[in-house]
Amino acid sequence: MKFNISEVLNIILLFFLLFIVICLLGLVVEFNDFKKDFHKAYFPDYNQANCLGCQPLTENSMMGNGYSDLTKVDDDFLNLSNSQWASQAVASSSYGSETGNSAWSPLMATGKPDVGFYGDNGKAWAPKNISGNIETLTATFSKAVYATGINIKESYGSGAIIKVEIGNDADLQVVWDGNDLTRGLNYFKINFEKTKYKVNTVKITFDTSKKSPNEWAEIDAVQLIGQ
Ligand SMILES: [Ca+2]
Repeated sequence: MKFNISEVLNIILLFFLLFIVICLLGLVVEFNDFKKDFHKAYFPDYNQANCLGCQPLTENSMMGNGYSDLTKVDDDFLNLSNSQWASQAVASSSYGSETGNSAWSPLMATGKPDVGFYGDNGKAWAPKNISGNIETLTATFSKAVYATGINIKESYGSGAIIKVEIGNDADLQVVWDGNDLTRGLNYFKINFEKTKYKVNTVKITFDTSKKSPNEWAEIDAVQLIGQ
């Protein structure tokens, strides 16, 4: 088979154009990854499906200082008798700092609930990776009590909890395991027979492959019931 010079040039040109198209596709993928990380870092309200209404981080939107955006779902839990909100928390990983009070750090799951909508929000704890990991959030409470229940406010990526343990510091026992049916902005509620000893620790285990793949599992607040 013989090629004339113009056919050879056409083939080279075709390969060159193919190469350019592949490079452009690579750039688009890179840019989308960058955009995702950028929004996660600087826009607490970012939702991958719809970024309308994204607001830059401010002291108020990050920390809830000076205003409240509690929702009706919180009403039943704010004034429960013999209840307390977590005072400290540590996690297997964090999108924010591990120990400080930056957005998405474990500390964002302590205190009263302050996330007012279902979505990505720096006022809740989020693990480092969006999906595919087993993660834990361990909350401690200032007063040890004979416990009868736990309420966990899920604010994004709901449905990923697989196990809940309670106890005193390191000495823990399982009080629930199974499929978390929580959907949307809601509380995961567990009631159990009063513990025979005082507890101050709640450890929550997540399988982040169990929720929507485009959402981070985020916890706004953890409440312990007992006296
Ligand atoms: Ca919170």
